[in-house]
Amino acid sequence: MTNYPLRSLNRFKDSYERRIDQLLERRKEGKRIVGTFCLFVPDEIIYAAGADRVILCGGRNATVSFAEKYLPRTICPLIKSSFGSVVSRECCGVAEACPHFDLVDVVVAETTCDGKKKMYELLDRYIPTYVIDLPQKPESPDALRYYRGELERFKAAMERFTGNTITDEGLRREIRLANETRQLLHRFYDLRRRDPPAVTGVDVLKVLQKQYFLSPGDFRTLLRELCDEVEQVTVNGRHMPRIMISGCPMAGGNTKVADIIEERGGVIVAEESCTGTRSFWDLVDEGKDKNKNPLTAIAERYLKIPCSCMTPNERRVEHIRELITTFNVDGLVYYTLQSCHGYNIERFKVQQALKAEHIPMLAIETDYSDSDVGQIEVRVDAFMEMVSS
Ligand code: BJ8
Repeated sequence: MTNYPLRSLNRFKDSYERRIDQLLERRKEGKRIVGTFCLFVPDEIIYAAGADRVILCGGRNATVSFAEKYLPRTICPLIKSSFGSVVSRECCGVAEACPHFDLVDVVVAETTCDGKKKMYELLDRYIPTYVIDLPQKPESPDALRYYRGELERFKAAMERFTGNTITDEGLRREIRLANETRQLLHRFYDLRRRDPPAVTGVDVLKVLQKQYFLSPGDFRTLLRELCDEVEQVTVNGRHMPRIMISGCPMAGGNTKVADIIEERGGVIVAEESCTGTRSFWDLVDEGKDKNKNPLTAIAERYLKIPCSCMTPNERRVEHIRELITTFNVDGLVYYTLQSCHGYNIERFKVQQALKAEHIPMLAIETDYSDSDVGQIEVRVDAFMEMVSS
């Protein structure tokens, strides 16, 4: 690879404490802080209401055992880790809890997978939790109307919650800014098309995780600096197997499989996930059609997110094919969290599509613990050998 360390990557790494202080300051000023768990909750509406937001998805193993005192052990670790952050104090008096939960006035959740939906019912006992109901068949004729109606209700809830009116002008401004972030992420991803890329996949993942934590303005500033720096870097080095990850999100604190892939000689060049392209690939229509209501434009864009909670979700396979070509992918690691039925079942469709394209695939189903690291390393070694031959 190349001239590591990139200076601007360190600025991402150093941003944690500053952001916590910033959120505390904003609360003192009377700003409301919203916690979210999913891409289907549009940031544009939150920011147009003058609120701030942090994503609460847990990626750390430390809080899983606390959640298991309340939730079945056989659900996805992302849900357990998130819920464990809330209940760890109550059940054990241990400050393993994620500090973000203390900063949040309200959670805005969504009806995606069953595990999350039911966890939100319990979460509401600790933090007021508002749930947006999602249609499950985004291509059906009524889906857009229904989701648009839900966003209208969410907008009214945010107005009550903040005491601020959300105007069309405010929504248009936030759409423009969110699109700016998405375009910057496209620019950043474009740099990964080089062979070898100038930034490791693990570092890209950490940047993407920060997208959900930093304020959008600060995130854009740091990302712009990073793109400027990476564009200047000369890339030297040999070809390494170009790996794409597809599947469940890797929430902040979880880089386990990405670390293994890159320690074993691969380089990750794209992630089809919510800590990857699903968060930014499509833009909200800013409208040649000046009469288009901004809430409609938001609903149209967000309904396109190819999450496995949707059916039949053919868009996801098409998107994977597009990424394989764009990033010149040698092999795909299909990454799932244990008990994530949606992504585990969709593996079959993805595998079939890849077979037709002669792209090798390795499926890894795991949790947040280290117990299977050795076994994953062995399988990744064999996979690297296959894609290199
Ligand atoms: S849009 S992927 S962020 S729902 S991994 S909790 S699905 S059992 S996180 Fe997700 Fe929104 Fe979809 Fe993205 Fe359930 Fe699966 Fe766990 Fe998951």
